[in-house]
Amino acid sequence: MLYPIMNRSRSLIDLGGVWQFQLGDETEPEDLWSGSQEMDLIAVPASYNDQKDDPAYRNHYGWAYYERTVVLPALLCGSNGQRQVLRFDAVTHVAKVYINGKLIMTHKGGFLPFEVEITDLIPEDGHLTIGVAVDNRISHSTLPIGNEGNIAFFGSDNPGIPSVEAAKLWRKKQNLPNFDFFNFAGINRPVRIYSTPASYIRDITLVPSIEGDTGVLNYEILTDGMDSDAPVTLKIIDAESNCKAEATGRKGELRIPQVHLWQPYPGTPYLYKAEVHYGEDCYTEEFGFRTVEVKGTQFLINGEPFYFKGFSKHEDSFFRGRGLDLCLDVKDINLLHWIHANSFRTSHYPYAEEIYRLCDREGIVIIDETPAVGIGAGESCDPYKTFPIREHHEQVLRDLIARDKNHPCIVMWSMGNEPDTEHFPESAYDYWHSLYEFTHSLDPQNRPVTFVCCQNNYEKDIVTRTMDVVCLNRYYGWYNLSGDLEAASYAWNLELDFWEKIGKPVMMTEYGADTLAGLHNCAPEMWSEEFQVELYKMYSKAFDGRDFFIGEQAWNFADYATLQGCMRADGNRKGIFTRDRRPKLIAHYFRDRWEHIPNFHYKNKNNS
Ligand code: BDP
Repeated sequence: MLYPIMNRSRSLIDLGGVWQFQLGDETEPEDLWSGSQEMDLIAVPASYNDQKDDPAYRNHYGWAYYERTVVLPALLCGSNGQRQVLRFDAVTHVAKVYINGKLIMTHKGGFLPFEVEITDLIPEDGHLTIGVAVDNRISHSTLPIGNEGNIAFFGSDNPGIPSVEAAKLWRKKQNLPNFDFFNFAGINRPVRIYSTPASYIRDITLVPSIEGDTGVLNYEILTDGMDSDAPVTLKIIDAESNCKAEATGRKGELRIPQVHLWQPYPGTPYLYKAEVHYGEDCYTEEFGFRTVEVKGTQFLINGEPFYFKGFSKHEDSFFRGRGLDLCLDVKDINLLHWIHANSFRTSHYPYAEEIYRLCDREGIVIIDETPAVGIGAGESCDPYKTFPIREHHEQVLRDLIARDKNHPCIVMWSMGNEPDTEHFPESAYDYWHSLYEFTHSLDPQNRPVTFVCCQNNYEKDIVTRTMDVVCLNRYYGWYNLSGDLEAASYAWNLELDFWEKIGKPVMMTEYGADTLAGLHNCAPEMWSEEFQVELYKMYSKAFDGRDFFIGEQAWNFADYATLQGCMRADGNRKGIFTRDRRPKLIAHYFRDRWEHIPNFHYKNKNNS
């Protein structure tokens, strides 16, 4: 799906601003709906939960309603040969969209865009009332997974106490996320109306490769509309605005001698533009020439062994919740540069398109993840046989790759985070390995595919080892062997001996310790800034001794909001930065360490 842009053939109206809002309940919205007089104000895009200091907003369960009336300019109304498309970049988790009171579409999944053509629904006077009903409920059939049967995430209730069991049945229905980030909901990303000519460019697929110093670009352009005979033309423009190659036709191959590669920062993330024309329509897509490949225990970018330095992140901030905040995105990219990081994972869902576009420009490498987090329910229930998620998971992968396939910054797909791979190893294998093959089949650039392995019994797990890269989340020294870093180091090294024999590249996608900024201790104890530093030093030492180890992504880039709980003090505090982006002691440690770790050839010196 193409990102909405404004150019000579396409207009773009951003519907961000103050909308009207009302909380609902579990009642399914009708097919005809329009707002009432008593609606509150709400900012879009942003999650609704923290916009009013009211537990009803924060802890809401069920539907909520948004509405806004706009008057479109006359040139966008009537039969002017243009298509008008209403696009939502993300509504979390289910959206029902109404135009002038009538339901026009329903979409499931809270982190990917959807759109609908509204040309024929716009009245002559241009008055358009857009209504959106949003459902924030999570369950065994949504991604991410919500617990059913009143089980809290951290299992903090001792099972079997009669009064507690009775209270669980009595209490109000609520979301019980099987994941550790706040279930922020609402219209989290922009809402826009864009126009195209009646015959238009529907999609562009770019597959760059490199032969010697020549860049080879395979491309395919999909068009739609009546005017099927109009020629499709494609020009490749370099960063100095020179046309380097051109072609006619919907599909083909172009060659660019002395090509500039897209390299992770501090290399140059060189971008070319693919300028496509079809009839009256045109669209420009940026792309880069870079290759990705897993070879033995190496992860190669442009043929050279790469070392990941960085974080798993969240979309999370004060007031906005998970709402798009471009200022924060720019700040975060600058902090990534400051700390000499080169990468992050979009834990635990696809992020807003704007951050990928920034990372293309800034040379930050991304592992792009789906919202498949929380697939597991303890020893007694096989989630792969009982959770109705497979079809939705496939749809999410299809939509994710359709949206993100051309970004040079994306070097690997993560199909999900920390599923149960221990209790039902064969079911886990069947589920994840077939999905791995499916994901490969979807990506025109055939990037490596993985999922992120939970800290469970890695010997029983038979599927993680079949991924292109073994990605590990480990909490030795925190949840396991808490506070005892010597024992943690012993255990972690034993585990590394196991992975060494598997013969795959292995990297860390999460490790860390909750740390209260400002809490200091000469003898490093848990929750102090000194303990966080000592824990990371212990891990670094182990990474540096292992050639097959290809990267370190700390948990988490910044402190972030979670469901309240007895293990969380105003959210998860494992940030390297605080939630308002101040560095903890550990940030200075990483800044120094990563300054001395090059992007390429840090490891595998013997077999490169
Ligand atoms: C891991 C999860 C991550 C959590 C982290 C933690 O993947 O989402 O937030 O643990 O507990 O299991 O901090």
